[in-house]
Amino acid sequence: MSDQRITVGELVAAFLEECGVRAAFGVISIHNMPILDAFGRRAAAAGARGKPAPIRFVPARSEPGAVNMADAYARVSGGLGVAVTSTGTAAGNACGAMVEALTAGTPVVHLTGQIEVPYLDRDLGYIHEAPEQLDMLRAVSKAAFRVRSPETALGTLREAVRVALTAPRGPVSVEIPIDIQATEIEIPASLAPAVVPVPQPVASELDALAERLARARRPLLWLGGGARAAGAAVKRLVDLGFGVVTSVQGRGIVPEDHPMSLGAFNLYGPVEKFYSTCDAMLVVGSRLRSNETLKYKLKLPRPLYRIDADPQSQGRCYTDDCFVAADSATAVAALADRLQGRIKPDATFARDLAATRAAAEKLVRDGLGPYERLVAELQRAAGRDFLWVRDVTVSNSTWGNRSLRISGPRDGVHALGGGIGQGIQMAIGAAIAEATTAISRGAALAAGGRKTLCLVGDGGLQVNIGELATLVQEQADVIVVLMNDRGYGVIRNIQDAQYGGRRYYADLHTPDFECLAQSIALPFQRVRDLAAVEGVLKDAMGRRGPTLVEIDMVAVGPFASVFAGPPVKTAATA
Ligand SMILES: Cc1ncc(C[n+]2csc(CCOP(=O)(O)OP(=O)(O)O)c2C)c(N)n1
Repeated sequence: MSDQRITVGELVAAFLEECGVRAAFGVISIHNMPILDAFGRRAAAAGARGKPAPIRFVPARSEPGAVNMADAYARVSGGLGVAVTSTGTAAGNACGAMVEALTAGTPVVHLTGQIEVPYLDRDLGYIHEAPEQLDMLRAVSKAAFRVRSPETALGTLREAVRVALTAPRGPVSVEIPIDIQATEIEIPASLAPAVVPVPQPVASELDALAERLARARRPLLWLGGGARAAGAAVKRLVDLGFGVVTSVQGRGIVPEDHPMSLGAFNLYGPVEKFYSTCDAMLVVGSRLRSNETLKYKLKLPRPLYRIDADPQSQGRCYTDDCFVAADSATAVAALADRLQGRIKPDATFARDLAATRAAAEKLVRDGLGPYERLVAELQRAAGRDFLWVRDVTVSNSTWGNRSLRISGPRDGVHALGGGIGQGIQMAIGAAIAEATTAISRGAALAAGGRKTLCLVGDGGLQVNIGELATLVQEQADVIVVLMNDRGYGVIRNIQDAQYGGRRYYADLHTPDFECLAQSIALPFQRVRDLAAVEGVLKDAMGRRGPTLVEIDMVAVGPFASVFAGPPVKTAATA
């Protein structure tokens, strides 16, 4: 390679650095080696100057693992996630995790190789080719592109990043044939990323919305993940007297210990009753998903107003009385300007909201039985400032999604699309984001960043169990809390409730996690009696790097209430 020319692989690395990417995740292969070789060389060159790698590359054990890591990295850092896979089977492997990123609206760029251009799309039985790979990727992403020549590589990459970061955000795949990756090109004059457009509100629509909201005396905000960047503007509305409830994806936009927040306790009986006393709801950046609205039957306050960057959200899931299509931070700030000094909250609103929150929290707590102690000890050990990553397990559906309070909009990561087996990878991505970007606040950063707590079940953990080795390899600062009931607990509960107690296929042969942990040098603690959990957590919190804490649920005993799938509206509550 001459000084004036670089390979397309090197261009990819240099461009991603310009995009602010500080970590990428993937599995190396013949079909992506020019890219990963460039990451490695640039890291080595920085290391020789005593500098950290411009991009820390994390070798994952599987492609879904890599995409889940990139997804969580993006959610926690607020920037772009990058995953690199091979072509064919490897790109196919990535698809489940792409569905999660699509569901969550995470800006991830998935770079995949492709076979050499002369053989491509010719049905020659060429190794590693998947017919219609681009269509496959298109089906699980916001968009999928192919780099068709070395000269167009930068333009295609720029557009892919722009699309991923444009609201509503989402994952984008880019195929780069291996011969193109290895081709040398002139160094481009500029590697700057494209400008990401911010959808602006129509002023007259905001005026109309403000007129309506100014009349409300018990106004409630429902915040979703699309409002994550709107925290400062939301705070102004809360200071004016708005109450807040969030979706699980919107957690922490207002710190969950704020007196005007219902947290993510959004669908419980006392909360629905409270909704009926509110005289306006403004939904910002939320899909109002089935599992958070009792399949759209949860009675939300009326009138119902909505702000969303996606114009197609208008009237979706719930009819609305007024809709503004715009970036949430811009629109909420403009709304706060218009409402300044005009909201006169009802004298009992704050008190009623606090009582509602307490009643909903008690409902969940009462269902926990012995695990109430675990929740309390986790919160005590973690304090306010930690990352909270969860897989799909009964403990998350019941308490993990809401009871443990978080305080920042990017502090919570969960598998939004309901797919098990993504928790460990997401925890690695979250911890790497914490370690590689300056997202932490002051003192916490100086101390090496915040701890990541990760909640998984034994069934979910086994889906991508190889990523435990990645956890250790990267020394990710994660405490994994493994809720081990030796099988698919929620499936058993559903079988008991709906299939006459016929527990087919839900009992699993489960590893001895202590032996497993030992074999990969992963510090391990087993808890059989929750009286011991305080000491175990204190010890794990005091150490940097990963720890696996297994809660032996067979020894500890059952929950007080049985969870058998997402709640739906019953005849009693309809
Ligand atoms: C990718 C994927 N496969 C299958 C399922 C169906 N499923 C939902 S929960 C569950 C069991 C999870 O078991 P575990 O992680 O041990 O948690 P528990 O239910 O025991 O709390 C299964 C198989 C799913 N949601 N996602």
